[in-house]
Amino acid sequence: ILIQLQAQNSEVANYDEANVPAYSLPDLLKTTTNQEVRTKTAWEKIRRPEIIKLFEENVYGQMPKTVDRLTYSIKSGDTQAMAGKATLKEVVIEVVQHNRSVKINLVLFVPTKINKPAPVFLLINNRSKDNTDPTRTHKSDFWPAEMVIDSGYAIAAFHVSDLAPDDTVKYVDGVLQLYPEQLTANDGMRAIGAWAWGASRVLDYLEKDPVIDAKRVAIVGHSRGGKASLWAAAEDQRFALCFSNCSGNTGAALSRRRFGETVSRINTVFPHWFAKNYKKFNHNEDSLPVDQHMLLAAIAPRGLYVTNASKDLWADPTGTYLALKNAQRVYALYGMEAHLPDHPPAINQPILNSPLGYHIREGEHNLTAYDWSNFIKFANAHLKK
Ligand code: GTR
Repeated sequence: ILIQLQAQNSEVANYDEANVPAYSLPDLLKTTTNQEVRTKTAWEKIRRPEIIKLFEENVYGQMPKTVDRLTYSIKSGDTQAMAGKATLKEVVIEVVQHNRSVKINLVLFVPTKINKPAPVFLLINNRSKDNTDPTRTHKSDFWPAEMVIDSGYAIAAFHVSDLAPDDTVKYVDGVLQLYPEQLTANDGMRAIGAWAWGASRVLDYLEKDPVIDAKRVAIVGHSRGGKASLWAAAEDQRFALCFSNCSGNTGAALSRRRFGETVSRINTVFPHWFAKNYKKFNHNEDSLPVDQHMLLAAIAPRGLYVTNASKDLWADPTGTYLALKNAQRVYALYGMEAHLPDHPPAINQPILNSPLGYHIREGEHNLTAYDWSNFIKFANAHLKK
């Protein structure tokens, strides 16, 4: 009896493939009125907007549509950063709405050796601020700025806490103060929506900086930041490339598999991440009008690279690969055949020669130099053309 009670009260994560329930995914290429989507025009005009709307209403919440004023100021700079290999700019992006404002602090290194506008990797930093230390006293593989600069890319980052602190109570102390209507709406955005929205405000700035090629901005995120990088790229088609590292549940993994982290678990432990409406789907994944393959497909035809780590079953590597594989149909509408094999590749065998890239890295849940080295290769293939 005791064991039964415990099972009811605390959800036990499933890590057994045999216990993945039978499920059927919503059809990517059928509209809500049951029309077949056969062309990229029908996809772009009808189905893609429908899918974005479904994610806004049911999962991530609405994005604020207006900004009263955006200003950019350079807080500090160094033309001799990284022993002369890069120029550093620390930019403050101030967003003003309803006479309230938030400041997004951007750290940006641009390679000095290239004399045309540079493509850039923009990280949504959800970990320690030390990871993106502008002085380079502290260096981290989470944001290996020197390696990226040596590869001919600019590298930038902002911290999620500038938009919405990652805390069940304090998340309101940021951009949600500017858009209080989001807090009362059942489909209002919460922290993950705020981080994705912030990425777009950074892109607004990058479009104004002449040393950056704003048509070649890659958005990068790890785990909860990787959920936000997907949502940012789906919402904002100006992002040229998307990297989502170990993003798991409500990131790149299929929710219906209920393998590792589940919708009810994520909504319970992180009630400040998604719209209120998303809680309706706790223990009720089959009634979601979307699954995560649809989010990935919304990034088409832009390059998308998704990863897992071999010891990170919580993020459901198989369910992640299946979501990616299911998204191929939309790339095919653009004449882009992804040719993903039926089964995930072996550990440390990246798929780079496809618009839908993937690897499963040996090791733990983290963002590492190995992950970044593949991001650079994928970007070389997709952005340097
Ligand atoms: C976990 C959470 C995951 C993932 C991860 C992270 O606790 O369950 O969804 O976001 O944190 O961000 O590292």
